[in-house]
Amino acid sequence: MINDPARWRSDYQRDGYLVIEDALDKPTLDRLRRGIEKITADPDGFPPHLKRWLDFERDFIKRKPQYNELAVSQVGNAVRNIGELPLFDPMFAELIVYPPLLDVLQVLFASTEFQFYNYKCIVKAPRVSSKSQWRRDLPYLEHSTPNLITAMLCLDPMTERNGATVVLPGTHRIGHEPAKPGDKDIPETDLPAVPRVTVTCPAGAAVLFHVNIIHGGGANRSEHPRPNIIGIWAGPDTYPVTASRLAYHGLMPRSADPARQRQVRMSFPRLFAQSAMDNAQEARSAMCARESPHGG
Ligand SMILES: O=C(O)CCC(=O)C(=O)O
Repeated sequence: MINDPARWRSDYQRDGYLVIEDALDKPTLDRLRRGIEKITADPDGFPPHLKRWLDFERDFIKRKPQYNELAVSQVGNAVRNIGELPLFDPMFAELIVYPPLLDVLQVLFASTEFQFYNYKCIVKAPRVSSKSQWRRDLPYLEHSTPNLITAMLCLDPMTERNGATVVLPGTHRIGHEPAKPGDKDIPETDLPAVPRVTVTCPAGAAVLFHVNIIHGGGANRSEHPRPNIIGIWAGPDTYPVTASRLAYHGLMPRSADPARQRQVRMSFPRLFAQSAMDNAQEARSAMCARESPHGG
């Protein structure tokens, strides 16, 4: 990933969103794609404690038929959204500490003290997905300030045809109070008269946006899925104000606080095992060096 903090900051502040085309390295991208494919290939095979996090197109059509011209009988068992992704495979939990994404978040928040909220995947299944309604994310999130970022990792290219995200640049610049619960589903007729931008990008791109930006997107009528892993991150001194807590919610992977660093290391023993072994080896070598009369 090309390190370009000045552009990241200025795009985000001016437009309310930012595209980084080469955020995911190839092995990570391939692994994540395989992980999502495995879930969507056999969604009925999961035990109830995981299946409850799968939202199917057939159920969404029953709730909101206006977002799909297809009928329940035409969409099979296509998965629309995988909630609580970190519960499905440790690779998704470990994505919380993926350094390139953390580098960008640290620049945008201008702080190391930001927190993980959740990871989900909006799949936009080939041929049958629903459209995404126009919305702001803030009203869903219910936090004490609007300093939150939605960070999407695009596992396939986003194109007009497969339902790329559409944003209304500049609409993030509103206060906390004016973002109302009704902004979860904004009728076309209530949208501000500003240009709309379809965010097209290659597989492996990250698209980060302010949770107050108005966004939506078309249906996927292409032959390929459009899986985006979507993370929500809360900036410094920004806390949830509801009873709900999610998997790994509140981890602070860049925090300068040693207690928070310890929490992250202990949450991902598999990832940090190697560095713990390296530290122990270093400590043993240092001790041997002290005990040897010749220092060798
Ligand atoms: O899937 C998309 O295109 C946007 C998703 C999103 O931002 C959301 O979950 O609100």
